Amino acid sequence: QPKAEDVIKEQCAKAEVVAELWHGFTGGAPKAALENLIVEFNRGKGGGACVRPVPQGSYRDLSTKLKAAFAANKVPAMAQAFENNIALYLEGDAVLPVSSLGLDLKGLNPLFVNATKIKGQVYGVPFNKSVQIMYYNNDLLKKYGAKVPTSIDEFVATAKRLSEGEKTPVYFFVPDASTYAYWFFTRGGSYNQNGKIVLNSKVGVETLEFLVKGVKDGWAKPITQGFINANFGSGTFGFSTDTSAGYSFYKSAAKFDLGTAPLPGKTGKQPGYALVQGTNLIVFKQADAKERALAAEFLRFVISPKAQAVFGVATGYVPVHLGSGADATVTRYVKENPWFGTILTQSRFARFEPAISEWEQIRFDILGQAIKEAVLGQATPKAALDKAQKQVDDLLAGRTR
Ligand code: FGO
Repeated sequence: QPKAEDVIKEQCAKAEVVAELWHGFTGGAPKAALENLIVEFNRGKGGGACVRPVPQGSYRDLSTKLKAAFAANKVPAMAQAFENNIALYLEGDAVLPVSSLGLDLKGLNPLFVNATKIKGQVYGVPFNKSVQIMYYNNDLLKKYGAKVPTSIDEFVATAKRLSEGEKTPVYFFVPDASTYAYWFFTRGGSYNQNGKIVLNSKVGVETLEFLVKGVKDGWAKPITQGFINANFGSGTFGFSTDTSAGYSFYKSAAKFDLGTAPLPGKTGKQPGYALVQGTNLIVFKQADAKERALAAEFLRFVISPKAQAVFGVATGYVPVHLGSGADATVTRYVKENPWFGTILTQSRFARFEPAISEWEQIRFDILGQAIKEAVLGQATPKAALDKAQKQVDDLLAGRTR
């Protein structure tokens, strides 16, 4: 079977209209599933027009390259964008409102659609949206006769017990803003306080102290290089709280019986709050009329209940169309594959990070940095977050950039 990439090259070879889609998928199931959708869409165009996916590295590489593309006037028709990226690109008036594309957003999950709204206008079409879930090693739980934890207290007790038994920490976590967000949101934290970005709130400091204590107490293991699914061999994996879009990567790397469950909640009565990640598709104003029309058609195609069902089960992204849940692709699949049911359940308990234009910089270079420093013992949680707060205040006041 020819590679999807080569098929697309062929499809675009003689096309009169080409709409480029710059993306941040680096490989595996997400990239393959996107390419498969594009192959199918292009086939319907019969060679006259095509969408061409252009991988730009990681998500952050993608936004860096888009910023350079604006400066050089070489902007693609479409790109993946986080909500905060949309806010940034809109400062340069670069993004088309979805209303101008004639798309019908009825039936899309309003949680996702509302997140792309700025001043009442929708600027992005949710495409690959993930939620965090709990991954666990079912063989290890069985060995200790342990139940799948549903509350934070149960989680800590179980992680401690298994870690003591194994003499090595079993909760693997990346000390970054994503992991932190789950614990922070579930403890009731919010980054937005009366219109101000607050990183060093009481809940914030307590959340970071909790993670640091987990490391000290021997049940939490920071993963500082690469994805957790690439680090299973570095110890005894018991648990992680990670993006649902990692499922295919986890599944192929796991040499144990991989389990999934909703995130442990503040109490066992309801799941914890997942961070919503993954991106939206946006169309740039610089696209000409033909490219815009092609992009609109493509977006209509990828948000359909069927396309979202196929894309979801292939990757672990949450179908953005509420109709996907009733699509046979999903109803049949979940019967045999409870992991996908976990994702659908968890998607009802989810929160976003702030969508301000500076957020990408804040979450990686300021908050993420503070989390890493505290977890690696280079600063106390309070000191690290107080410093981060000062950096945010300076950045948002225009004193630094
Ligand atoms: C990733 C990043 C942001 C922002 C969150 C933002 C920028 C986080 C987090 C930083 O689509 P998601 O859910 O998952 C990704 C998907 C496709 O690559 O698969 C995941 N993956 C890939 C390879 C692998 O071996 N294992 C695996 O899990 C991959 O993470 O997005 C989650 C991870 C991060 O990129 O380090 O979203 N994120 N908010 N990035 N630039 N800006 O505002």
